[in-house]
Amino acid sequence: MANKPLSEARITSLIVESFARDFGEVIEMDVAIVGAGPAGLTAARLLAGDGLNVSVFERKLSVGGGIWGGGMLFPRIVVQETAREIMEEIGIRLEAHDGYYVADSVETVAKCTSAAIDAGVKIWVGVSVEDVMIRENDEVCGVVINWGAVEYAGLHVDPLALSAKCVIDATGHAAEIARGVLRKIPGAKFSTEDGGVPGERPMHAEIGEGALVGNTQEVYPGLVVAGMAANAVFASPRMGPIFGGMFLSGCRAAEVARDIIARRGSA
Ligand code: 48F
Repeated sequence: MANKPLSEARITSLIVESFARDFGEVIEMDVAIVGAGPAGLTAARLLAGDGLNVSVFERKLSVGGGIWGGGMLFPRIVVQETAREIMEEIGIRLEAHDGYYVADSVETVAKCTSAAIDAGVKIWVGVSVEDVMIRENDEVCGVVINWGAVEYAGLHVDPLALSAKCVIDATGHAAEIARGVLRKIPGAKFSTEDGGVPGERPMHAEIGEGALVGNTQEVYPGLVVAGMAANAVFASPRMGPIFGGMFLSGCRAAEVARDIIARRGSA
């Protein structure tokens, strides 16, 4: 069958209508995940697999966070035995070397993303989370979003707000969401004596990886920290291009989020 003559107006309306329909479904979510790195994408996939309404908000136009760059732009990451299953179950091929496993960083991003989408996750790229909402019982109950481009341009544009039963801060080294909550609510569980998120400590792969799953916690009612954000909040070391802990932290964040949803009820 021949193509119909193309109508630019029709193309525009298809894009706008499809976006509006899907975006309408995330105005009230179960779980809002900030950051599409390994921790955020893993938590998202597992939670959507439970049938929950899960969205990931990523400021950049590309998903994958720090995976792409591997180690110093060599496009490979390394994981350890404990993370093997979680990677192989989504088809990432691993090269085994005495308890270490090497993966291609591009393949890792592609398969983490594809598996999350297939599980039902909505991924919103170019969208930055600038704040959270906090209501009754002092619980985090949603995210405040704006276009990443608005943020990059420094424009004064009021944001929109979306409700969520649980928010996961998977923003990486900056721990942006936890930092924001602490700034506004002094005395939150993870605050240090001088009132700030302490940030990660110097590189120590063994200790940093060991601490990460334990640091993946609900740090404020309704707010979970995952991935490198968890180590930044609890002053644990950075680890460089060993990534197993990021995937395991995503799994742990999903467990913690399930408990929060059970406590608060699904959206
Ligand atoms: O940094 P990132 O990959 O976080 P992660 O899942 O993994 C850390 C590793 O990549 C690596 C490492 C391994 O040992 O240390 O660094 O903890 O992904 C975080 C994503 O969050 C986005 C950011 O662009 C990145 O893609 N992001 C950060 N702040 C915001 C955000 C925000 N406020 N709103 C939306 N996206």
